Amino acid sequence: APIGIFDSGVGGLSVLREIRRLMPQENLLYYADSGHCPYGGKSADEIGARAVAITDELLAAGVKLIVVACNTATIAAIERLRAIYPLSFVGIEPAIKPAVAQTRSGVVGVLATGAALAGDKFLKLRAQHGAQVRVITQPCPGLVEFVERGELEGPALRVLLERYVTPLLADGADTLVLGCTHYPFLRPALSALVGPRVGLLDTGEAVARQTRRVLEREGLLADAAHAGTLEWRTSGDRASVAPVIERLLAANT
Ligand code: DGN
Repeated sequence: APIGIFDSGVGGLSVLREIRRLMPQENLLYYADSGHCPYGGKSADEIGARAVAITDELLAAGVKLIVVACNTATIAAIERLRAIYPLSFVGIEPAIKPAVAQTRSGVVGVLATGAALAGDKFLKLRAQHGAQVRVITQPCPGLVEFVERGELEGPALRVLLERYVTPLLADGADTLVLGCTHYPFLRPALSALVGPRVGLLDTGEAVARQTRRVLEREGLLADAAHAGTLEWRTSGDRASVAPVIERLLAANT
């Protein structure tokens, strides 16, 4: 049975590639909710309804576990999913904890969607780990759309990144949390902007390790000799999503 992985769009592929690297034996079924992207401006109820509809579809396809490869959907909906369905869900959360451990300036900047930064789960995470340092949040409307188009560089992107990142650096942030699964694809553009001394952290690899732990615990890990497959579905226009998925899976970010 495959592992189901979903996101508001193609961003969750930054998590999928870590899962594939760690467990190449697993069959993966990715769902890009591109027809409803972005989630950033949606209410928790709307995001919850999408998460339920996608879970129903993935379950009908026979998945054994679901990875919610979207910070916004994890924050808004994972408790609800766990309450409704009998299978395990692995979520993702912004890398506040590692950022707090790593910062030297004592200032951490968090880039994420507005919905993720406003969620209770995020506020709790911040209260729990962010007490000793200053955590500044920056909603980044528009960034997800660049990744959805497969546009990972260029002057228009640079202008937007600069607008979001400059105030954080001016406030002394030396560590930036990429709190949306789309953003790891913007790493090259971001590091060109902030330079080598600013840390950029995401949690894709941690989610892959957590996924493996849960599969092991449940006795669901695929045989190591098996060559895993990758299939994907989208609520958007398949013909326009396909080249972006190809591009992102080939991206070396
Ligand atoms: N990729 C999603 C996340 O990690 O929060 C959300 C992107 C969006 O829809 N705005």
